[in-house]
Amino acid sequence: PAPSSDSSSLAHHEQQQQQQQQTPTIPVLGASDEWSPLRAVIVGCAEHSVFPSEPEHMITATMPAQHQRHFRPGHVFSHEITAAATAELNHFAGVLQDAGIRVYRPRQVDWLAVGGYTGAMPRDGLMVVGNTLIEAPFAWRCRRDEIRLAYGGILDELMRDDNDHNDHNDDDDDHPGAKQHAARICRAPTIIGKDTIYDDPKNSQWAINDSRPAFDAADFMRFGQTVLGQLSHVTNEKGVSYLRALLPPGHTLELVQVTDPHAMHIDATILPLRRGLLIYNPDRVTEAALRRHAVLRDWELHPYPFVPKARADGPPSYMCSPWLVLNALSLDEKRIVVEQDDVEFADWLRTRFGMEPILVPFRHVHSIGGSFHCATVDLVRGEEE
Ligand code: ABU
Repeated sequence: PAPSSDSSSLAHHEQQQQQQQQTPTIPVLGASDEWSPLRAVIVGCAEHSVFPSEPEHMITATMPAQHQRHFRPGHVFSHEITAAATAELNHFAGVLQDAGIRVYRPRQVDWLAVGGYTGAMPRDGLMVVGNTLIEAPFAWRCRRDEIRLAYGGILDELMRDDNDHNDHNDDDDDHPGAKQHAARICRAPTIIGKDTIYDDPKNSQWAINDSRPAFDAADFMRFGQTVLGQLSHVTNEKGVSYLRALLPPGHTLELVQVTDPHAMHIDATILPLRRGLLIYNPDRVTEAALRRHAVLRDWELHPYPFVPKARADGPPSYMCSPWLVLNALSLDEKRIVVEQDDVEFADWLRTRFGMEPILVPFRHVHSIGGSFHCATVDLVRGEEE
């Protein structure tokens, strides 16, 4: 006879419990640094990418001078670039999956139709600190809907998975029937009416003013309970205070004094390889500035000793400097994904620090705005429980 619905749901429940006991579970969100084993990640998509359309002073503040005349705001990137970048991102996602990492991909969006930019650079718009995923209140107008349109489905899925993951915690003693949420997602505030961020920048050092919170998540990195970041042409003081207020309890945010007049994203300025070992870009930050932060005081800090060269061949790196070489993605304290042409860098990591670089082609993704670190968001890092 068919089991009654009660006994079938009991059997299902028991089966679920058994599975939970057998398979090591990872939380939906959980990352406290940049080097613990990567377990789950978002990898961007390049389809339909468009040159960002922003006021000219924004572009000139941050883009390498030699590329500015080729920059075509509001026009799609060439098919050659987006098709090859798509292939590179798909290949990279496969490398991560083969390494046992769970990979999420964004929805494809017609960025030209919505006046947007790209789905290839998720690091700029999302960051995980502990159990909290924070959406950046972008400075750039063209990025305002990027997270909702491309990543909204992933955020919904994460919340659903978090619910399922915590089903067995259905009842807490104080709130019977309430679910326990291990993950927290903080969406960016909506801007109603005119955006004032570019009006009359008070501090002429930066292309934006401080009239509302703005930051790009790529201006910050996790070092345990301490988040290090920088002010930049896309991150202002109000943005820093806003982010500080959203960090999970016990976390602090400190600003690194960088010397980069074109600052936009800290992930080609510092690269922690593992706990206690960081390499840095001596053109943008000094060792003394880094040592001011207690969290780095007893670390080995190494300037990258070579001058990275702009490449004459291949697709143009419209928005990035040759320092993009440091925009690598650590899979753990040994393995790190490096662009396949960055052989000098890979050899240095191998011979000097015993790292195991994984060489992956990514030059067409560079054309759209960044490398492996920019093109990903760490969702979970850490040992399996
Ligand atoms: N978005 C990464 C910045 C790369 C660079 O500094 O050139």
